Amino acid sequence: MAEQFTFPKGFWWGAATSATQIEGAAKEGGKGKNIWDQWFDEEPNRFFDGVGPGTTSDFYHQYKDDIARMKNIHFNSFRLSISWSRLIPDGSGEVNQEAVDFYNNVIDEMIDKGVEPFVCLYHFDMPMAMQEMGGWENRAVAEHFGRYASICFDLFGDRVKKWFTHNEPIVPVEGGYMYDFHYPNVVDMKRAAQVGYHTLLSHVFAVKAFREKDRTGGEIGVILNLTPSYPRSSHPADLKASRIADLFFNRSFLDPTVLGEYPQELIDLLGEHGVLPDTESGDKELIKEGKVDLLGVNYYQPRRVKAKENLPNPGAPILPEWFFDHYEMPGRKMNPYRGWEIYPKGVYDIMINLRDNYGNIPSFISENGMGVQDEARFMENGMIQDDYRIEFIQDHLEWLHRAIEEGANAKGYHLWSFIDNWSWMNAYKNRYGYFSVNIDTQERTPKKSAYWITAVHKNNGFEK
Ligand code: BGP
Repeated sequence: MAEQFTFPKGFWWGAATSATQIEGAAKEGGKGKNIWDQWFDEEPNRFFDGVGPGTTSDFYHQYKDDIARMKNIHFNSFRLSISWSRLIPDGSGEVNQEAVDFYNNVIDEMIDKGVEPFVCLYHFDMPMAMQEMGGWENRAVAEHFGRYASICFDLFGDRVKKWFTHNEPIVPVEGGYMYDFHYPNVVDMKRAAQVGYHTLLSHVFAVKAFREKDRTGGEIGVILNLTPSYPRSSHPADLKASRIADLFFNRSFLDPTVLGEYPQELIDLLGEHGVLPDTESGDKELIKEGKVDLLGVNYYQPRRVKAKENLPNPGAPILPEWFFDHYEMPGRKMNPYRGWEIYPKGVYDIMINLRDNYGNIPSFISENGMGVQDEARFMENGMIQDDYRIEFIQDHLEWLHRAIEEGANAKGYHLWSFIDNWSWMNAYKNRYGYFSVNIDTQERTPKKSAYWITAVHKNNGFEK
């Protein structure tokens, strides 16, 4: 007998993107420079195939047709981000009217086509003028972000009801200050902790501005990449390793944004190693005001860890890996085209954790997806036959469905991504879209998964 997986009424179906990754037009429409434009100017060879943020997927010019595509595949919602450096080219000064017009047009077009805009304010794209002031290392930048957020609420808040302050706020901390894959590619745990802290404050300033203004039933949230941390065994040393990984990579933003405070164990750990960020009096109370209405969860793969086998070399920089080793679990299923583990039950574990330990906060899967290198090799009869992606999505949806049946407050599923897009240093290496994009012609072609998901959207579920 076929099993039926039907989702709750009003379930959010759609996909996620971000400004820098799809808009292109990096030097058009009065946009200011951001850190990606700058980094590509400085070191183009660090970007896969030397492809930079200049054109990306040309959404700036093709948004009307793209929104028609969203309607055709029955999205009822879609996440985009506003580019801070497009709206306010230097981050803190005048608003750029061309950007206001562009985002107004996009939002109006989406609403007209029945696709609800979910708008994120920051997806890794610091305006260069703000970076020159120290970026998130400087508390003043967090305040400028609060002003920018407030301007967005004034400009678009009459129509946008779902706002998100940050996408994966831990990633610029890791990439920019720990592991060298985001600008300004520094490796320094103390500075990383400061960046994380001010990023959180910037979130709080935006949430406060939203609550002071919004009178129309909108909601504000944050989007976190949660990577469940699984220990190699139930040995206390492995359990400790997994708890510490969870503190660094999940709870560092999950606890303050949902519960309003940092985990004491994380504060103690940073304190012991002399890398606590600088704070001001009154911050503890301030952080309590940043609790979100809604949580977006990006889930790609779990983190498997084991107790540290060798002590770090003397003089090595302090990093979370001082406290655990990565564990390559034998037999784990891998995505052969991207190198990430595929573990659909992770969705369920995250949702049950939110149910039990985070007040069952309203949440949704805001990114999940399967990156594929050289995806053109799967082109047959004019279409990418991405059966692997269909299986991937279906397996994750099954676990999400089960979590909902067991009381988790999950309200939607957005794929990463709607169209293939430019992914930072990886540029167009890994393709994720329901639509493939030819980066020379900018032509879009639906993949097999686009047809499959259309039926899922129409039926609010699937049969298996
Ligand atoms: C997520 C980011 C996205 C996107 C995705 C794919 O973590 O939020 O912006 O880049 O990862 O990444 P990649 O292309 O490196 O596989």
